[in-house]
Amino acid sequence: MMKTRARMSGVAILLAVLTAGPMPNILAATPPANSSSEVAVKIDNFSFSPATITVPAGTTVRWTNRDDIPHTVVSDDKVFKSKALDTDEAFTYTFTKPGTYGYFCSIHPKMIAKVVVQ
Ligand SMILES: [Cu+2]
Repeated sequence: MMKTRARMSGVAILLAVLTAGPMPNILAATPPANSSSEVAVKIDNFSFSPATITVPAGTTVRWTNRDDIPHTVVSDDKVFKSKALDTDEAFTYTFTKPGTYGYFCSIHPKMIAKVVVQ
């Protein structure tokens, strides 16, 4: 009787240790796997960074202007078009259809980048 109890509690402790370990990793990995996740693109020093991102359909991209001058985010095919973004202002667009979406800054047309939606 005593022996069985001791073995049972030993298993319970082992299970507790095993489940406690991987849990935070599973929680941390959940947001990127979510289809409605958000991806950040930084506008800094007259460039979009990263210049190319590949995302699953349903992803929202958030562009944030980290420059001290205004920039815009305008797609080549006018699928999306931001207003002039001042410092620390952001623009978001949710990509629902797969494809390649080139975009640029209408104030500085040499600033080009793209979003590849899968
Ligand atoms: Cu610009």
